[in-house]
Amino acid sequence: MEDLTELLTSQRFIVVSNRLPILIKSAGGRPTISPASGGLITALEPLLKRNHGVWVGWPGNFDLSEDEVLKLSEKYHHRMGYNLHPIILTKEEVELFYEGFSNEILWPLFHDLQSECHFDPKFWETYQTVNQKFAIKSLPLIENDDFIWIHDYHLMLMGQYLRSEEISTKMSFFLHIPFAPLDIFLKIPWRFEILRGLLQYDFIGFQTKRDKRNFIHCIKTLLKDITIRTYKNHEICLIEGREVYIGTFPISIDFDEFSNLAQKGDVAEEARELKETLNEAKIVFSVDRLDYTKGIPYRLDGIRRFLEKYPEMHGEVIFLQLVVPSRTHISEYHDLKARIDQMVSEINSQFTRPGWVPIQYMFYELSRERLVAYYRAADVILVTPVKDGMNLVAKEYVAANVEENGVVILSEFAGAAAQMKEYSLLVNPYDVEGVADSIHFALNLPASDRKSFMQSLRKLIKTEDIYHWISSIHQATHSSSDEDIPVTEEYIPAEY
Ligand code: ADQ
Repeated sequence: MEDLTELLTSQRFIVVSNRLPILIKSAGGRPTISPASGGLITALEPLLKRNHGVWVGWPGNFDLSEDEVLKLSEKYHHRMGYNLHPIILTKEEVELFYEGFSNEILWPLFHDLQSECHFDPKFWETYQTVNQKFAIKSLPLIENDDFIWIHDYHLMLMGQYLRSEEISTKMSFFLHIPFAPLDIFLKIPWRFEILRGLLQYDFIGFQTKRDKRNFIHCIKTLLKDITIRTYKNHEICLIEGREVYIGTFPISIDFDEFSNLAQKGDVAEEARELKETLNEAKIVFSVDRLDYTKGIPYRLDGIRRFLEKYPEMHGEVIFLQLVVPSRTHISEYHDLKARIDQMVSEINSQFTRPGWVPIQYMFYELSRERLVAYYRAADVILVTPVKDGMNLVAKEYVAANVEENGVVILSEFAGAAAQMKEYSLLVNPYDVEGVADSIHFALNLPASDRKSFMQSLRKLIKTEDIYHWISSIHQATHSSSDEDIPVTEEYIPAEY
């Protein structure tokens, strides 16, 4: 595996994502700019600081003029040591490209939820023009030896527009969400344009073998002029005399950051206080963005079933459900929030008794410290998306579980299941009975089993952390050999 310090000194990074990794606050007074948080940002910042790297993206703010945003970006450059290149979008562009095509077509469809899609042709038009805008605005920044790294479903066509400008720099793309299976992908009216657009990149990374398999299946079925060579861990597509590398690279977290934070005195103290406040009950913890892919209503059905089936556990366990507001402009997200509110209140009114409320539900974002304190206090993490590219919550919990006594219950349909399957309790999120029984099983697992599972998980996530992810991708884009690239596995349920 390539050493990250070597990587740091070699190429200049140009990272492109829909959003810049910043928060701009402008309400009432002088605008301020500060770094946003997240594993990808933490991991990429040192790489960007070397060789005057650039992060290209939308600043996420309409209140400021282009000039004001540019001035703030310059200030940021002096403070953070790397460049921001803002792409200014109009309100209409954000509505049609981001909320429309990205979040009302690609997001639901790639998570197998075609009933949530609105196939509005205006969305598609603006998706193309915004991808083109990203390409044209980035073009003057790009030099031959750069490592151009474009992220996620918002920008699947940017490579095509860069290629039409005849740049010779190799372009890499990573998809953070799943890739839909053929029968579902076929529903997109612009399916051919999207597949051909993606193949304009030189390198395409997916989270799991499942996603890569779906993509290759779509190409094999729909594009007859493409030849595909299969290797141990990747495919090469031959198109118009070019080779496109298709591989799998499960994203991860900064393990040490979470683990060190969990060991800090005040975080440990907060975890202890939380347990005390909850009368030392066992804590089953879930934390998600408000999103229908995270499977929260099915999870609540599982919790309800657990409470019906195991009355002896009443008073012994508390379910902490934390939901972060997200995409609130889209009506489906409002409806989902109302449904969750109602289900929680129904379950609580059915099972609460003096001194014990089974579900404690919070709808806000927590600071990183507090989130880690909750992870540390939790006896079980319950992660049940109906489909997820990876799911970092499961990995963060493992890193924060420094006492090595927690249990992970994980959906089979989270990308993380492929890596964590041997040492977690995997569930089908639609199987209400199975979820209820897994919660019961997890809460009764002997300490020695919990410890050995958690030790194995911690070893795994520490080795395959975010830095390992970046260097595997960098290595794959530079090497013609398959040998050094880590082999990923797939989770396939077995009959029992
Ligand atoms: P997301 O769908 O956002 O990411 P996930 O991977 O679970 O999903 O990451 C969520 C992040 O938000 C975690 O880092 C978590 O700590 C944070 N978070 C959640 N609730 C919070 C709260 N209440 N307060 C503070 N922070 C909170 C997409 C894909 C995933 C893929 C990632 C990365 O959908 O499948 O794993 O990108 O590629």
